[in-house]
Amino acid sequence: MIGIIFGPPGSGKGTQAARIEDAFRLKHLSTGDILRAEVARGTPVGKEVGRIMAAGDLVPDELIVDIVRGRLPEAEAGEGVLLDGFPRTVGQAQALDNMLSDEGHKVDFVVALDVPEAELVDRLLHRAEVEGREDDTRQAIEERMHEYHKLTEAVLDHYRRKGVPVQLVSGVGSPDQVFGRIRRAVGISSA
Ligand code: B4P
Repeated sequence: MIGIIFGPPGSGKGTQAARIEDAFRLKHLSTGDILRAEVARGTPVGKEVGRIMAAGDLVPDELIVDIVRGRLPEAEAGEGVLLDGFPRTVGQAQALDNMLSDEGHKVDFVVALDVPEAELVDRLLHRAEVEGREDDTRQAIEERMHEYHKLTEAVLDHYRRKGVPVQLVSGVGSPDQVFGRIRRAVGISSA
């Protein structure tokens, strides 16, 4: 089982991914978490992407595709994988499809969280106060929203065209309410 949790910055992807991982026994692969760990460890990749992320821009496709290619086989060894924050461009989606088809796999479902932009900005500014994440400044948030509309939204049409079920789920409400909607939309029984 290969699933994607999709949505604009602040829509609750990370929050819901943790719940989906537990309930459906999928291995959670978050490219944002992987990149932040590289930055924190000061690796060559971290040095390359730190400034890009802080500005709210997307890191280059080749770099992120190489990272996912390196991690996917281990993640796939279990019952399934939940991708969070990837793919974020149509180029990344095509690269993912090729990686999966080499293994005889495909994307089984996409859950797209839908939250009004004003609420997204409020959530991220609140997280800035609590966690102090470098890319949760007003300017970086604006850039992340811009990148989302310019490059990421089109990924949904890519999967619709391929016949992959894309479930649009409202991300407004408590995390438990949102998770209840995801559970119903995806329609897979918990492990
Ligand atoms: P991500 O880590 O993916 O950042 P994000 O889009 O903000 O998602 P995150 O998981 O943190 O937030 P969530 O929606 O859960 O990426 C960060 C950066 O890494 C990118 O900008 C880019 O530079 C780079 N990057 C990552 N992947 C890449 C790729 N594939 N290609 C290129 N570049 C890439 O929302 C979180 C906030 O909302 C939390 O504070 C949470 O508490 C709150 N929240 C969640 N659910 C809520 C609810 N129901 N009600 C109220 N608040 C809620």
